Amino acid sequence: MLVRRRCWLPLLAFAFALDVAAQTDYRPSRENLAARRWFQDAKFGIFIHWGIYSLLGDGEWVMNNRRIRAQDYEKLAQFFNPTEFDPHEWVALAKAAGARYITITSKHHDGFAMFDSQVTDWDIIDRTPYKRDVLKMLADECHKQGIKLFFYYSQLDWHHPDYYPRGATGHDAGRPSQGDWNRYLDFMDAQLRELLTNYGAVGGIWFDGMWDKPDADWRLARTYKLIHDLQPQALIGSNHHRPPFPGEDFQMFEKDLPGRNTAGFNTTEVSALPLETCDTINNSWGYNFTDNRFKSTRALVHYLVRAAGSNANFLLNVGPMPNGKIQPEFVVRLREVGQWLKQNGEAIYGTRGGPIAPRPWGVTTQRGDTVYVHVLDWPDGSLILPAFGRRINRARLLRDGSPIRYEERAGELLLRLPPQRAEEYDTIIVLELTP
Ligand code: FHN
Repeated sequence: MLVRRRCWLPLLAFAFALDVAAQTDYRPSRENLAARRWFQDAKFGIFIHWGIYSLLGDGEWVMNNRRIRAQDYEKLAQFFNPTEFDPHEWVALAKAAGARYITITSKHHDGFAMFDSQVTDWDIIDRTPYKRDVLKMLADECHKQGIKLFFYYSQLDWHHPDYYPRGATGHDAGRPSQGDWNRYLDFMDAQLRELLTNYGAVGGIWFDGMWDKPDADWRLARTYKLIHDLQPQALIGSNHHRPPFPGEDFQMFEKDLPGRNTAGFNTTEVSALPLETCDTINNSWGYNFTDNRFKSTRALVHYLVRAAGSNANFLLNVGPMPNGKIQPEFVVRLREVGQWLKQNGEAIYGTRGGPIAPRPWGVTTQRGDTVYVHVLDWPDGSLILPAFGRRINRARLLRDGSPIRYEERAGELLLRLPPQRAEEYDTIIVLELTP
């Protein structure tokens, strides 16, 4: 008992401190609520981890993992010259994949700004031979092609001297053992102001890194207010691995469906906010040239479907190469997911998690009086679902409209599945409910 109490007290104090620090009086604006609905309808986004770390082909944590000092890491910037970067191609690929939004790293843990920042020279304009603002190029293209752009922003910073006291990571960067935490937060707010001022309408800010210093005062109230004041519709989410704090507009999970924690750091508490889960195509976020453990298109479609059945969006990551191209293994899979969505998107876009909780065989999604039963693992002969309190008017296969025989029995619904009709990824049965 004593041990338990000793563990919980600081945690409670921490939760209280953060709660107080967050935007407690936040009332989302009309635009923000509309943006949340749009987000929930969108269902699928492309995550992009791109920075000067891509040059080393060893993921975005390479600076920390190889214990590279900041002064050495800085040398990398002079080689970053992504002459083959074509924003039109990236946005067209995201659209071909069926994605409705893109979330790109504006600054990752190495602190390097992939945009033109006036509050530091540790950015793509001042330090690289490329000298072009890739976020501006991408933002313009997104606006042109009608896809929303979100900015990932790492609150954790392995390069900035004022990120002090240090957190759990970034100890080998060779920075002086002093710094002004509030000055760092001012710097962060100034960069966020730039991102929300110079790039047109922004879908939202995707924070990451608070977990590095869980007991610090992150001045969330001030930062969240700044964002909502500048762009009320911009959605704030934070990958702090905890239930959402006041001022946040969506809840995110990393490599786990909502409510699960196979990754080891996700909270299992699922809030009423819009939900999103992100994952990689291989096992790396930033470009990793030896990581060939690519997930199959079937696995990616299944994750998208399971996310939708859990009422969540899927944010699928690519880590572009240092020349600005997206590697072919990713392109192929994204196009295949897009093909699938083209035929089956009706059962994904604009839906919410269905009336039956996710099951090992599959999930349900719903829009109005239509329920989509996604059978991911085809059973033999019939599928028994728990009754969900609505009468069924008609049941048919989404693919060709052919009727599905069913029986409504006390407490259950039995679907008779025609043999040999299982589809490669997901067999979708449409249940039209009696209004
Ligand atoms: O440390 C980061 C990691 O590099 C990557 O950005 C992922 C994406 O969700 N988030 C962090 C770990 O939680």
